[in-house]
Amino acid sequence: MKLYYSPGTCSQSVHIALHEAGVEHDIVRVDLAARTTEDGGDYARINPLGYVPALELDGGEVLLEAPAILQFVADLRPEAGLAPANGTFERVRLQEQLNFTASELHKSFGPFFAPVKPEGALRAQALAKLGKRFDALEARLSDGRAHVMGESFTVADAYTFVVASWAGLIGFDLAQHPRVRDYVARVARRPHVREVLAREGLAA
Ligand SMILES: N[C@@H](CCC(=O)N[C@@H](CS)C(=O)NCC(=O)O)C(=O)O
Repeated sequence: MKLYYSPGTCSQSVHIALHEAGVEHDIVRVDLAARTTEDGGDYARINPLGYVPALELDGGEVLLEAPAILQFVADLRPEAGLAPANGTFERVRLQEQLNFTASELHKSFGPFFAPVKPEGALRAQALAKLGKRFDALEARLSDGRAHVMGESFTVADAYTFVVASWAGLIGFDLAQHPRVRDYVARVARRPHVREVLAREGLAA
C-alpha cells in the first residue's frame, strides 16, 4: 500500500500508525501547493480535494480521512493493540477521541495555517478557542495517564500527538498545559515516531 503524505502534516499520524503496526508500505510525497506527487503525478486523481493523508491499497482503492484510515491500519494488525476491537464500547470511545482531535483540536489550528493569517483580535479569538481545546486535552491527561485512551498507545495518540506538536509551529506556548507538553515529549521519544520523523526529513 502507498501513503500519500506531506511532512509534518496530519498524514504523519497514519505514517506513525503504519510503523507502529508493522505494516509494509511505500510513501509518496505530495506537494500540497502544486497538487502533484513527487513523481510528477496529478494528486487530484488520488484525492480530488487535494489534501493528505490518502492511503492507496494494493487493489487500487483509495481511503481518505485520517480517523478512518487510522482505524483501518489498526485493524490490519489487531495484535499491535492500536485500537480496541470493533463493536466494543471502548472502540466507540476511541472514535470519540479521534473525532475530538479531528474536528476540535486539528480544525482549531486551521486559521493559523490559512494563506491569510489572523491578526489582532481575530488572532486572539483563534488562540482562545485553541486554548480551550488544549484545556480539554490537559483535563483528559490529568489523571496521570500516559496516553489519551489510558496506559497504552493507540492510533488516537498517533493523531493527537501530531496535532498537539503543531503548537510550537504557531507560537502557542504549552507552558499552561504541562501534561500536554509532557505527553508530546513522551510520544516523540517512541522509536517508531522517531523513525517516522527522520523518514519525513524532520528533526525528532
Ligand atoms: N478531513 C481530512 C483533513 C486533512 C487535512 O486537513 N490535511 C491537511 C494537512 S494536515 C492538508 O492536506 N491541507 C492541504 C489542503 O487542504 O489543501 C482528514 O481528516 O484527513
